[in-house]
Amino acid sequence: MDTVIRTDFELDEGIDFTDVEQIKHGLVTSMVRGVGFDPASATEHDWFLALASLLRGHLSEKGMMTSRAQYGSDTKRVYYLSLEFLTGRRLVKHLLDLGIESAVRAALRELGQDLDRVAEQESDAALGNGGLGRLAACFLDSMATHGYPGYGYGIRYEFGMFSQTIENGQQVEHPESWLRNGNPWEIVRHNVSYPVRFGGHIVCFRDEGGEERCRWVDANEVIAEAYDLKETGYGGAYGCNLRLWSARATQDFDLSYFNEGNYIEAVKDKTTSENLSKVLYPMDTTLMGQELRLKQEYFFVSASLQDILARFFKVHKDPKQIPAKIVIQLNDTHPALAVPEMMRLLMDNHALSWDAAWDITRDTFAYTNHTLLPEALETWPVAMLEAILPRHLEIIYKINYGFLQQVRRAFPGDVAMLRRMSLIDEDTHRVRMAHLAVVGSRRVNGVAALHTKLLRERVFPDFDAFFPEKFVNVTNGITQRRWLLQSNPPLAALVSETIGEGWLTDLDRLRDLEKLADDPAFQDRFLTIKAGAKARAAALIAERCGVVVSTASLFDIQIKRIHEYKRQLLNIMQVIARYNAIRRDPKAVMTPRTVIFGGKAAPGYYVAKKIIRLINDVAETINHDPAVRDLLKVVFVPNYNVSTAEILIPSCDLSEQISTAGTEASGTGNMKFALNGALTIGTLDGANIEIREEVGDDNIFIFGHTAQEVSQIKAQGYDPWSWYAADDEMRTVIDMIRDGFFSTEEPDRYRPIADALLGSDTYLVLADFRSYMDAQKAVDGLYTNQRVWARQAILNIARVGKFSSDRAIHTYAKDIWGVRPMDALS
Ligand code: 26V
Repeated sequence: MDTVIRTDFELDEGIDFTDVEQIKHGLVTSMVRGVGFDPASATEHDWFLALASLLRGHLSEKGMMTSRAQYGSDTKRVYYLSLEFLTGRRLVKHLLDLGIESAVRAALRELGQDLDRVAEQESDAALGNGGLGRLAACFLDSMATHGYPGYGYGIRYEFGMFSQTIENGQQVEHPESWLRNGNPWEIVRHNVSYPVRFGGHIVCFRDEGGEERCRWVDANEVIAEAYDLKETGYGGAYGCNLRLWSARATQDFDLSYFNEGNYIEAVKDKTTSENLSKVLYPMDTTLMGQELRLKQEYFFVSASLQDILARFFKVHKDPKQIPAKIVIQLNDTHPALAVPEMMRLLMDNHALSWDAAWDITRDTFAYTNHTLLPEALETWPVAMLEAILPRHLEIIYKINYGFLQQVRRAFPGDVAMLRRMSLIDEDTHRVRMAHLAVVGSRRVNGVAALHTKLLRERVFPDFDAFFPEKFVNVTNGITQRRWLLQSNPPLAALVSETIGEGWLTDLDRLRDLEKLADDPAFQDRFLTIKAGAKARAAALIAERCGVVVSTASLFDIQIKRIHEYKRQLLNIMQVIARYNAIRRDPKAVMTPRTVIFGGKAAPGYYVAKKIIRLINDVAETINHDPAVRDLLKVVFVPNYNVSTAEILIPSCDLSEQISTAGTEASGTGNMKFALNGALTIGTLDGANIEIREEVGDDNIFIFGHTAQEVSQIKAQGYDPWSWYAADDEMRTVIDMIRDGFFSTEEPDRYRPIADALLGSDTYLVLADFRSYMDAQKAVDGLYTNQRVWARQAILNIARVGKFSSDRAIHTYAKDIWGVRPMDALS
């Protein structure tokens, strides 16, 4: 260490956040001096801004303490590179982490404001598509809570995930300009900026030592500018930083054009450069091949690595120390260009030899895979890389050459294997980013036991044989602070009152609830809390969908991205079958249900959008049919996002996790629901398998073919028609969809869906239908006995401790990162 970090600057005492008077005073001061409004006429949004800017200063101070401790102890840091961070709103999270929620609530009340309404003024930071982005947010929370020296890097998209409305039953997308009213949490660091280059060409020569050296010349440059968000951890002792990059042009305008009076041309380059951080790509079948997306990936990777190395070299001289001080986790392959970028920086900027740079690089990275779907594995056209990142393509070729030589030595004569393992797909002329990430990382992990097993067997069998130690499992998790403490305060309070607060940082403590599962008084309290949550969700549904639902009915919820593999279609078919049963026997005694859907379809994903429309058409028919009475309601809640999840999840009785076995990497919604006392109806897919292991076979409704059976059926030649022919109830349902029962004004509207089911039925909807119906029947039966239901729901809560992101982070820290928590800060 050659830099001494002074830590002897003392700060003023600041506001005592346990003192309501001081908070009030702070709020009023912040309103007048920071927001610039008269408290007498301030709106709820102004109060949000005043509170947020007051807290921001406090968080900044906390963050400084953490980073002083990290510098002081020269600890190894974890850098989490992710193109998505789906953090949602931050206000209440910060208040809970700091333990000042009730004091702030009281202060606001005395100022005539309600904290909940003020909190609702904040727009969701929707910088992610779904599970992958939310996982990154949960992981930051766990790292911050347990004092791991973590640091997140991503993009500060100006437009996050689009917002969704439903018009005539169809999804309509709107830009999500979450920064419209400013972002009071972020701190812009104009002085932390790095150039990022694109295009140009490379010039290579041999240095004195005979080592090949290359320079990248004539490239275009964009500036990456840092925006920091402080992530608090529970208890407030530690925090971690989330650094998001925003693109800025190197020049505001091209003077040669400007002088000719051509203003548009003069600012065109600026606009093009700044488009880089403009919008989050919705995952989509058309994602691949989009040049702007590739540029985004490189933009954030390059800025992050430059920043990481700058921090390292501030304190260290010897680059060989990098793997001892830095670990970089790649959240999927989106940041996989970090591998050649690290090589480039070490060789071209720090004059390391190829071999030295490669040893360091391989020891520094780890890669998490999040999907088994072949169409979701990223590849980039060689020609595109050549045009945009010529130096990186060169490096990738060289990595590939060295790697394939090793493979050749290990498996002489196996040309087919070389072709399969190559980083370049020679048939399509594309770079396989997953192969690059595997070769460039010390560890590769899947996100649930089944997923890791299938990754090793199906996606990377050759790599698994070649690198037997590389593949490991870390089952996903969720933070109980967000998904119980914050989203379900009454249930959190009941848990704390019963077993103490230890569960907040050690979720396995929930086991202490097991003994109360049979206690009628405890069951009653659980049921009362569930009823309250249902009332809240019902209010949201009434407001957004204009449908009144009964809180006495079973709330059956499927909220997640709309995708064929997640099988919302299977669910809506079950709903139609239920509707038919009611129509057949209008006097039938039946368990009343409210079936709730929510989720976004990628704008270019035609089938997914059709599925949304079908759900809405079915809802329209059922909700308006008087014969249905109160037995069945169907709703599609528009604009599903983190904040909507926080309201719907606590209200759930039945959690739908019904993907075709072998398709969902893990799922994390499944965990959130179980933690909130919902029972799961699900397939043996992703983390459902582990949830069953934990909660016990009797406390979960499992149905459908296993992953192995699915692949057997497919290998034998799956014939959906035979399943259709064999099941009258299913046949009626499909015929109704096909023949326009729910779309009388356009009878062919859903013919393509029915045709696809009877044609290939890629996701085996028909093969699992009967077993799903049987499982649903069992659900109806159990729900009639509220005591038994409550008992099983409580057992679910008591037994899902494993699915905390704290456990996941401890596992990463020990098995992959080799980092330990920092000592407690004084
Ligand atoms: C990507 C794409 C891209 C193009 C075609 C359609 C498609 C479908 C899926 C994906 C997956 C993107 C990666 C992702 O979000 N994976 C999710 O990661 C979660 C956290 O590990 C995990 O719980 C989910 O099961 C997994 O789908």
